[in-house]
Amino acid sequence: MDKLIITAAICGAEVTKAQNPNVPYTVDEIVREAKSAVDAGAAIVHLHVREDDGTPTQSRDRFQQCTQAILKVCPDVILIPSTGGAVGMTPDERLQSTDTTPVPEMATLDCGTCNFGDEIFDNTMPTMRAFGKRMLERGIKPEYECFEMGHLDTILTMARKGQVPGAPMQFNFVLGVPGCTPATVDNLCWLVNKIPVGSTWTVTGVGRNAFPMAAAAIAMGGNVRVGFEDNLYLSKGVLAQSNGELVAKVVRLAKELGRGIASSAEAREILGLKPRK
Ligand code: KMH
Ligand code: ZN
Repeated sequence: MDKLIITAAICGAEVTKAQNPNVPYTVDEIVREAKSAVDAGAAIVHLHVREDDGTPTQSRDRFQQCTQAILKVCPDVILIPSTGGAVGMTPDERLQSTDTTPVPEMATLDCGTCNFGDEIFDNTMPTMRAFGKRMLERGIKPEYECFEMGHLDTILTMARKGQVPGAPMQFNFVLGVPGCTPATVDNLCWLVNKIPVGSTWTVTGVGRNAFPMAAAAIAMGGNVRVGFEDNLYLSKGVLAQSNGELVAKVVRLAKELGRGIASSAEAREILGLKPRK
């Protein structure tokens, strides 16, 4: 079994300091959280950015500022900027995160429209084709975010048609978003059994599903995403003090189950990315 790749989704677009005061908004806070996650064992940081007051933004300049600041203190980390942004943003607004210099190695590509709590997260076919075209043109490896079972078939069909980058594909199964596919081992197995041979996958369990899904992925040979974007609690009723605390809990689970933790360089190799010079 490959070593475990841990992704830290340090910020998200929806969670607030009112829910957990450690949610980062400013550039300094985002750097602090990225470093805590990497120091604890994360190979990848999935990045959203905010204005200083916490408003989610996809501003190219803010992504540029945050990515440069993170890479200064975590020079090896793999960054996966969000192209999902926040519900209600336009496709052009969302794509700005792929405009940074240097071009990101990876970016998320959301694989279909879905309910998102009380809202609708809009990912029409034309939007997904535009995002796929951008990533093909710029050599960005997508992380395919599947919130619903049907999203997997959608993106596999698009890959077969050459509309989005193909093999080796990296999937992130985001399970337990209210209104979307529930976080069960059964659903995870169904998804994993349908991905092409040679693909890699990660699971994100939302809310209380974070650590049960992490344990399942560790045992199944998949990878794990945790972080404030998905879950604010270290255990029932105990707010996490940092993203690093959430990553450290996954590291403990993996160690108990005998699975090694991938460095960023090892993760690049597993994901088929070019080594960083
Ligand atoms: N904020 C969610 C509506 C992504 O990063 O690509 C979408 C999201 C997905 O977080
Ligand atoms: Zn995200």
